[in-house]
Parts: sequence; C-alpha cells; structure tokens
Amino acid sequence: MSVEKSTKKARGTAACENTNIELLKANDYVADIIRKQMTTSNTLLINLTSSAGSGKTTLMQKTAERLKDKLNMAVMVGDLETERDADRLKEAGIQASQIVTGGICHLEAQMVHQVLDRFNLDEIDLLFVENVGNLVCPASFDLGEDYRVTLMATTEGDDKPKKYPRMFLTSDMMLISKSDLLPHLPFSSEAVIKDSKEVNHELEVIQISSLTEEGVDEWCEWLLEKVQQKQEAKVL
Ligand SMILES: Nc1nc2c(ncn2[C@@H]2O[C@H](COP(=O)(O)OP(=O)(O)OP(=O)(O)O)[C@@H](O)[C@H]2O)c(=O)[nH]1
Ligand SMILES: [Mg+2]
Repeated sequence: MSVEKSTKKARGTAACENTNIELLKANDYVADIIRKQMTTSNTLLINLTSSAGSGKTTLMQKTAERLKDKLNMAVMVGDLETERDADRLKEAGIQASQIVTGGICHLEAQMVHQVLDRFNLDEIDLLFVENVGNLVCPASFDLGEDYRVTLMATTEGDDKPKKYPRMFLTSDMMLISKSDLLPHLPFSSEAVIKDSKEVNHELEVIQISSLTEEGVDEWCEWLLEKVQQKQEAKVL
C-alpha cells in the first residue's frame, strides 16, 4: 500500500459512531508496527472485509485449496463469538487462528498484533485477516495491511458502494461474490462497478464464485503476483 493510501485509511471521519480520534491514532501506531513486521518477514498481509455472510471464509477455503502447494498461507479470522471459521479453515489444511472480539464490531490493529506470535511469520508468504462481517466499522481501522479486499455479494443488492462508501474508498479490490446466483437475482454487476468506481476510481474488480469457481483463477493470479512483488521489493 502506498503512503498516500495508508494515510487515507488511517485518517478521516470514523465510520463507527463510537470511534474517537485518540483510538484511531493508537490504532494507526500499532498498524505501522504490523506493517514493519510484515516487511521484515516478507509476508503479504490482506485485510478481507464484507458484510456478514458474503462468502469470506468459503473463499479462503477455496483459495487455500488452490494455493497451499504454491506458498505458505495462513488466516486469522475475527468474529464476535465462536471459533467456527478458524475450524473450517484448519480443515482446509492451512494455519488459522480465531480472534473472538466478544461483541466488538470490527478488528483493531492491537487485536491483530496480540495474536501475531501464534504464527511463525518468517514461514508465511500470504496472511489474510478475515475481518468481522460488517461494511461500516472495519472501514476505519488500518490493520497494517498491504491490500484491503472487499467482497460485495450479489445477494446484498447492488446499491451498497454508494451507501457504504468508506469501505469501497479504502479498498484496493472489490470481489463481486456469489456470481453463480446472478441469474436468480435482481442485481446488476454493471451498476455496482459504476457506483464503486465513482467512489474509488482505482478500485480493481473481479467477479467471483466459490461454487462455480468463476474468477478464482484471476483472484489467485492477482494474489501470486502481489506476493511476488512484495518479495522482490525486499530483495532490491
Ligand atoms: N451460492 C453461493 N453461496 C456461497 C458462495 N460463497 C459462500 N456461499 C455461502 O454463503 C454462506 C456464508 O458463507 P461464509 O463463507 O461463511 O461467509 P462469511 O463472509 O465468512 O460470513 P461471516 O464470517 O459470518 O461474515 C454459506 O452458506 C456459504 O455456503 C458462493 O460463491 N456462491
Ligand atoms: Mg467467515
């Protein structure tokens, strides 16, 4: 992530009503520590956000299936309660760790930092943080990620980028998920792409389905390219 992008994520009006400026400053301080750790260990960090149930964990399972023989991938996953998502990811054969927020609607950099030592970062090429399912609060918290990827499911309706603009403004990639359901839903991918690009003209977009695997090749190629770019940057 460029410095400009990092600043855009770190500053600005808090999306979450209860978020005050001091908390955001403390968050950004820890996010920078995480960013440095990821540079030292050569690990690409992706912050995966979406509404609840948009298909984040299912996509992580599919991504693990595709990439686990090519690189070392791990996921830390935030939820209000239960370890269910981490259990699903471990079954997919990758390292996974649950952060139970106990009711908090988003992950903060401090929560991520506290559990980083559960992983041997020097051995991990690609680390995902699956954020709490919510398009509002997670938008305000930089987690030290290289890229923020937001799933926008076809089941949610195509009006979301303009209604929840901060999440789309601070994201690098939008995945239009559950594309297999498009024939059954009044959802226009063109409308969602137009609105999201009006919010953030740099946003990349892939239409994806974990069921039919539409877009999964493109998604995995994007990830492999970003991992490679990060590793090459360290060598230079
Ligand atoms: N049709 C269809 N269903 C999907 C797809 N991906 C996920 N689902 C279903 O959507 C539901 C929610 O999927 P999850 O992967 O648990 O979603 P999530 O975003 O991780 O959910 P939270 O962690 O609770 O926010 C499950 O019933 C999945 O089987 C998809 O590509 N197509
Ligand atoms: Mg999940």
